Amino acid sequence: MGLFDFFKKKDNTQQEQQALDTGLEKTKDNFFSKITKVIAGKSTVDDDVLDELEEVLVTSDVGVSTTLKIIERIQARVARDKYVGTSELNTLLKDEIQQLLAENNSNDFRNFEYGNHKPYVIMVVGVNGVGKTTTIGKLAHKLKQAGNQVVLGAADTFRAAAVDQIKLWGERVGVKVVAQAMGSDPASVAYDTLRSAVANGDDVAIIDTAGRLHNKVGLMNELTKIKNVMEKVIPGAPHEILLVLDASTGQNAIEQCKQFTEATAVNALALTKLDGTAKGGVVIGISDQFKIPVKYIGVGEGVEHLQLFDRQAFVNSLFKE
Ligand SMILES: Nc1nc2c(ncn2[C@@H]2O[C@H](COP(=O)(O)OP(=O)(O)OP(=O)(O)O)[C@@H](O)[C@H]2O)c(=O)[nH]1
Ligand SMILES: [Mg+2]
Repeated sequence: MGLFDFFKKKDNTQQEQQALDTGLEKTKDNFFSKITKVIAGKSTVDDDVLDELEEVLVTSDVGVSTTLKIIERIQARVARDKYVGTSELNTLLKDEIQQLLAENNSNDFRNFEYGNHKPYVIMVVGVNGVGKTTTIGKLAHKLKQAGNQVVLGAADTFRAAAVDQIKLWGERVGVKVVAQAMGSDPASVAYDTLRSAVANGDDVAIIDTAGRLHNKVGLMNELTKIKNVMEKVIPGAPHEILLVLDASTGQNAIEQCKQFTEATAVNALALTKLDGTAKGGVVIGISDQFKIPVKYIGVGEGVEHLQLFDRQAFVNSLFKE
């Protein structure tokens, strides 16, 4: 199986489904315990129920604008069907969320054009500690398992530990890491990595970068510089600028997404740390609100805990009894 087959893979394996179900447990518990309270003692979905449902969605980090869309749709359904019992609320909600996410075509990465790039170059960006380096390690593993030759670039030269961390991932998953000393120019590391990728005929090159805030102009300019250097080695590179967001930060993740996508040419998103948070609803908000696809989700710290985002599987898992 080559890179493109990997990206076109249609269904989650049973193992992935299980990891997703486990990863979403806290979000589910939080969500459904709130819904149960909303419908307690009520038989029909009326305005009161809808008001409370709105609050549940907002406090589950779905985000205000996405929540309003969902509520409007349910309102329309209730008006049309005259009588909707509260026992049907979960199914109704699931349907409407699934429909809403299906309308945003950009989210369907299975139809996303990857083109015929060799090496396919991914630059990974985001604020500090969101899981960039870990996501790179996991992604490298997945790509390698799918039969690809992968190289990693240690362009986070800000901390000595960052270079060691990615080298460790390289050893762990058995892929090459191109690195220089701590404090060296990250653009130079990116340059070396792509040169090496071309020389070795690698299929994928993934470049790590130091965590940075969108409003630090100097650091954002540094990203542009890294990007421009890559473009010189391989016209059109980086093909993917992947913004990593920590789902457990809820609304902050939405805010970071807004600001980062305005500041750089991000064209893919990864949402990490879905396990261990009750704020998984943020995935629904982000996949609805942004025209940039959520491509990967992190559901644990382990090497096998990165998944390609599948809207259908995600919503199914969220509503699984
Ligand atoms: N539970 C869980 N932890 C994760 C996940 N992804 C990353 N982490 C953890 O988050 C922490 C930070 O991850 P890093 O990959 O070092 O984050 P980073 O964005 O590279 O951080 P900086 O390089 O300092 O900006 C580590 O302890 C990871 O194990 C995930 O999906 N689930
Ligand atoms: Mg890092």
